Amino acid sequence: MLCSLILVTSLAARLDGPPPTPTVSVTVDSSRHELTVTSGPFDLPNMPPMEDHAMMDLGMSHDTRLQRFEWPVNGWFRGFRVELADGQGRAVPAHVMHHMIMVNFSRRQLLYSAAERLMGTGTETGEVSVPKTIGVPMKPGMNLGMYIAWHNDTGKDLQGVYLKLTMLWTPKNQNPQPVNALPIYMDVNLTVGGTNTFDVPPGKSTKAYEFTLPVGGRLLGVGGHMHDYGSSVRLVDAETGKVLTQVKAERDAAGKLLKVSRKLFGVSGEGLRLKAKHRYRVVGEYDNPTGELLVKGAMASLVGLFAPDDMKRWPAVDPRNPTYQRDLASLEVRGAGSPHTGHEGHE
Ligand SMILES: [Cu+2]
Repeated sequence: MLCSLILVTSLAARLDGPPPTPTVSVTVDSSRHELTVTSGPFDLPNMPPMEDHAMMDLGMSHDTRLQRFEWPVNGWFRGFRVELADGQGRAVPAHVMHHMIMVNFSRRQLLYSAAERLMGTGTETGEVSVPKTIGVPMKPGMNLGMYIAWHNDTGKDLQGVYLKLTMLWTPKNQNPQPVNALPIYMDVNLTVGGTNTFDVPPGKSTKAYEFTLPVGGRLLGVGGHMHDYGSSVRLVDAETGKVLTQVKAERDAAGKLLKVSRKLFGVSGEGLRLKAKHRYRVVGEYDNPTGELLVKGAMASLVGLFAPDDMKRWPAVDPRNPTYQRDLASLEVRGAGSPHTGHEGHE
């Protein structure tokens, strides 16, 4: 109730003047092997601090519309950093960006008939890069799109904010060439184009999703996403029952989520081998001490980098596939009109 009142007030405040129309531009620095993606301007009214992740679901913070651009160079994407500045060029605190998601419409996800999520970053991510021995293969003309969820709790309205995303790449002529490593997303309860939240009963519970891969390869590293009262997300060999890897939640005394561990299997080493046509299961475990059913209160997923044995067997985008179309439709309506954006895909 409180949330929706605040939301209405902050929306009303925005009716004072026409909001600026944000645009996106891309520049290439070929000597440093960096792209700069500049998005803005955004007017960000001050909002109260968010109590927890759930308030996000109530629309406390909302996504911008999808902004599309083309990837301009041949090479491998290998890292990024984000900076924010206001209309006067003054630095804006990094946490004002709650999260940002980059979609690659030119490639499919490995598990789902949905566009690749090339990268995602939240307030806690900062600067990220992988060693030059690996990278995400990219070609000029690949269709990318990004959306941002802002949450300005600085205590004052911010006008004309720009996000400057620097993306690092390894050029095509690097010798030896990097190993192809692509994002892999494994969710215990995803409906593509819909939601991935689920209910959590009191006490211990698990939610699981089983899948096979069209191409084998090596999992090079993995991180996880959970909500409050989450315990772990694990990857299990569904044919033997063996736990292959897991990430664990760090929780406070009341069970609220502090952070989720990550696993690196050695980016230059063998990684964790996954076979094609073999059954795997991703399992999210919760331990809910509240004594109540938490309706749509949970998410559990693993996100990692996967080096396929054969890039030619990576599933192609099928634009006529109804599931793929649902994914596109859900991305197109993001940030349009309703402040409630859904919460899926903010991995
Ligand atoms: Cu979530």
